[in-house]
Amino acid sequence: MLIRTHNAGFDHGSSSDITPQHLYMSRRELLKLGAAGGSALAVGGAWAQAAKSDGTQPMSTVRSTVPGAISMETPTSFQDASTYNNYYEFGLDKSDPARYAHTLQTRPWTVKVEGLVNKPKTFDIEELLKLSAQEERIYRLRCVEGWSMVIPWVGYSLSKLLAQVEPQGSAKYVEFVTLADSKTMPGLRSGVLDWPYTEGLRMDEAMHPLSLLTFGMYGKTLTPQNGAPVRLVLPWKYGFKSAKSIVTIRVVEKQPGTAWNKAARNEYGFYSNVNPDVPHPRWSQATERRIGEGGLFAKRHKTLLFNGYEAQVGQLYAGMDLRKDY
Ligand SMILES: Nc1nc2c(c(=O)[nH]1)N[C@H]1C(S)=C(S)[C@@H](COP(=O)(O)O)O[C@H]1N2
Ligand SMILES: [Mo]
Repeated sequence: MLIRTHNAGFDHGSSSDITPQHLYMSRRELLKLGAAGGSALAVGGAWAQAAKSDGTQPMSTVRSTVPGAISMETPTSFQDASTYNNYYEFGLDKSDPARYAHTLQTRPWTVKVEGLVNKPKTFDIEELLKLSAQEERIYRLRCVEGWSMVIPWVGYSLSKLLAQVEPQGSAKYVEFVTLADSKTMPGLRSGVLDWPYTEGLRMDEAMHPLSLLTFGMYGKTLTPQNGAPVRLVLPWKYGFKSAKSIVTIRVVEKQPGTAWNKAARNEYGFYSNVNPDVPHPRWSQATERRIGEGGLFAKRHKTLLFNGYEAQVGQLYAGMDLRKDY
């Protein structure tokens, strides 16, 4: 299948014919990109001061005790994490979301939780923020394109929200629907995905303590480009499963469709667990480039099964053929 998109209809800087990497990048091009990456080594720890007047608010957090929740790797700089983004609703270039997502209206904001639950409810974002203690979790995020970051996220386990609505016995999957607002999201004019961007998880994946309902990063509320005011982060899956700016969570019986699976079924499966042994049809997934480790001699990192979270999540997939259920 060949999918190609054209100009989304707004300023992309120099390029007039946009080719999203998910759909169109070869391994050779990825390697070239890796060699060209620029900035200096990230300095971890000092993220609280990193933001300027970007509209984010400080958050008080507790350290997470969930097994696997704190990566010991050096975090990516806030600067890199908030300027090198995939958020196609705001454009296809990595720099587009940081440039355009300030138009996102994050208040008022509600998240509707519906479907096969005893207590369906529409949560106001302020209520959602206070539902459980906000934990800091340092997770590695691995994009299917072959790069990764290490980000100190802030949030709490998605299971805490699902417990509030009481999923019924027939509930097998959870579908996530994100905002699609053509007034503020110029990327919707591009037909690259079937908007709104949706994602899905099996119920046991959604209930896994590492599945993070995320409200912040680097000790502050999320920037718009990182998916404000609420997103998912699923550290053992490719980054595209971590849907941004969620408006509806639907508990369902049948496996829901997902935006990327609909766009290219043979390339993006429902599970999309990070797996170095299952190449993307057009490039290897064996290694990754860590954003911020720039320069010609930056070594690529070996990609790990389940992105290094095998001890925590491997059991979820016992007995499954990971080549078939990619
Ligand atoms: N709504 C929405 N969510 C999205 C995306 C998107 O285009 N739209 N891109 C995904 C992809 S491909 C990745 S790698 C991560 C990037 O998250 P980050 O920019 O916070 O690092 O967001 C994911 N969530
Ligand atoms: Mo991604």
